[in-house]
Amino acid sequence: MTEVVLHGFAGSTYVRTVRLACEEKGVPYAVTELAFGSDEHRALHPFLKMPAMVHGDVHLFEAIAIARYVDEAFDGPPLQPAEPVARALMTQWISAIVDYVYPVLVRGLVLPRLVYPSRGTPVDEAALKANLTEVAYQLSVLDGALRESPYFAGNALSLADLFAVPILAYVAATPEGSAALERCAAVARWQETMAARQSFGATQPQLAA
Ligand SMILES: N[C@@H](CCC(=O)N[C@@H](CS)C(=O)NCC(=O)O)C(=O)O
Repeated sequence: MTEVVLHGFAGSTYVRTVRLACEEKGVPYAVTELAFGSDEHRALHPFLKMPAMVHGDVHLFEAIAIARYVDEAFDGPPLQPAEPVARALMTQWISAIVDYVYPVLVRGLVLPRLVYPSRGTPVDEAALKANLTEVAYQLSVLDGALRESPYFAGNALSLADLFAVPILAYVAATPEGSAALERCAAVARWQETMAARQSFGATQPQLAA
């Protein structure tokens, strides 16, 4: 079988999402680091982000496109519900995670707390603190969803969980995120369930986002 090659850094939450999808499906894959900003990078991802994927003649960028391809092109347990409402819920949560949650939790908290110090990038503490109200609010929204059902799209694991779990694992590793998560019992229960999966252990990054 031609191997799926994922281009990006293992510490990226979106790279981890597509790795989780491969692990859950049992699809063999390799991760190749990008020379970020290079011509090679631009050829793989015209918007200079990660992940990108090459599988034989198939070239894709954007985590949702790659994750859906991995789910639909290979055998293995389905990662998208067939039932219309559950499928729409999955899409709703992925869209919310990409458009609203990632900027607040990752750009506003995880990167300044876990990544910038190791890069020598100055941290705007005032901006980080100002973002914490929205961090707490968004975590309460996610908690509300997970009080309704064990997974974001209902009773079964879906791609929505695979988008959320890398972000929330990093949030839990920050002091402010960990404190906010103490008020989110349903998220904590879901995180425990997700962390017990083989896919979570197999994709544990060595680096921060
Ligand atoms: N919409 C893109 C977002 C990809 C994205 O923002 N990836 C981050 C890493 S998690 C990245 O490339 N960051 C580097 C940068 O923004 O320069 C997707 O879903 O794949």
